[in-house]
Amino acid sequence: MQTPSEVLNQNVAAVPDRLVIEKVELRTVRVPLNEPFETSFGRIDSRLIFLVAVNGGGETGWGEVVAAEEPLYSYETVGTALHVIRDYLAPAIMGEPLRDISDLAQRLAPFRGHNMAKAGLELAFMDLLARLKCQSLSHLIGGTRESIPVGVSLGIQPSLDRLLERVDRYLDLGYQRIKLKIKPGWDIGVVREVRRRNPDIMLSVDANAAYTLADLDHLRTLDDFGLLMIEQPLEYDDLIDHAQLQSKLSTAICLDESITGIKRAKQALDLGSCRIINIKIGRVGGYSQAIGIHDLCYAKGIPVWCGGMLESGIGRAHNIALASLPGFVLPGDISASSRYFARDLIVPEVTVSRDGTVIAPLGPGLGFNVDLEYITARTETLMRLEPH
Ligand code: NPQ
Ligand code: MG
Repeated sequence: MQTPSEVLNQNVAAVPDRLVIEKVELRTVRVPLNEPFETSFGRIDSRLIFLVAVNGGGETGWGEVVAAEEPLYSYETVGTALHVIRDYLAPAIMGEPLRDISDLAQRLAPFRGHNMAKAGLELAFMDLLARLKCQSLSHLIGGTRESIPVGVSLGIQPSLDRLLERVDRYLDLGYQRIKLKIKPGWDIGVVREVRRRNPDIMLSVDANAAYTLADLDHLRTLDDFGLLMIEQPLEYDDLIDHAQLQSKLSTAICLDESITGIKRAKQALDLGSCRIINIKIGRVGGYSQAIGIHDLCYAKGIPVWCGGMLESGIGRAHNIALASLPGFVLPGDISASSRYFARDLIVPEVTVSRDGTVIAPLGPGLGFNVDLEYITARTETLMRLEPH
């Protein structure tokens, strides 16, 4: 059987012959959140969505830069990504014909870091390719499933009662896994109560790097609750301390922030830093890295799942395509558009069925219509870039 990387290389190499990106458009679009989202690193009330549109071959492809406004989840922000794409990344990919996705990735590789900025361009390019080839993104990358199991990530709440109500609500909607955001002071007691009331659900926690090895004994008490995983307990760029912690926990550690590419994923697995990996296309710099991590984990029997960054429907649709690969065996943080937004930037919006799945669409590219009218109405910044 071919790995998704091989399928990708084959498909992308086949058509269309040498594509020229003629224009890149960057825009920020502010959308209100249904309710504030709070993690160990902060709280937001609205999301500034960063969209990338690329033109070539008579079509437009759409991508999303998942960076937040503040450098709290990662050092990248909407501002750094605007700067880096405008001044370095877009000029490197426009004008000259591109052969395939690895050609695009190679043009971006000399610029260090800034994975979310790179991913925004790679996503838009892949949507463009898929549209030009009249294929769904899922099919283009070698997806094997149409029905994708999903979970929900529940932020830190003003009270335990409110959290318990949210847990009930999302279980009633069919979500297959509940993830609780935790931090010191909002952890053991909260997890104990959610687990006591829901003995059989798939339950996990995400600390977003809120602890250190000095909290070892505290973290070990989480072993009592039959959690599916503990996500990113320690520092955002650490592998070594996580390896030590994993050796002293029975619960699987899942790394998110620390896995910034294929090489880091290899190192994490070699060191024993985690037993599960959360793959986010933005964090790792695009499809090529995301699929490479998937292939590595699939070969080693390491379960992966697709993380979320409060994306608009555009980023969400890319996540759905990625999560259709065979190694995505755990429910991801994909969720319905309505989990976060009253109105999404795509039509139709992403919905979760009663059985806790989303459907990977069959139409070309993202498989959703981009709602340009609503996007335009909410655009704060618009930048048109052309080759010079
Ligand atoms: C995670 N996401 O898995 C992230 C963290 C996160 C769904 O839990 C703005 C932009 C706010 C990105 C809040 C979920 C964010 C963000 C949280 C990412 O760690
Ligand atoms: Mg996380």
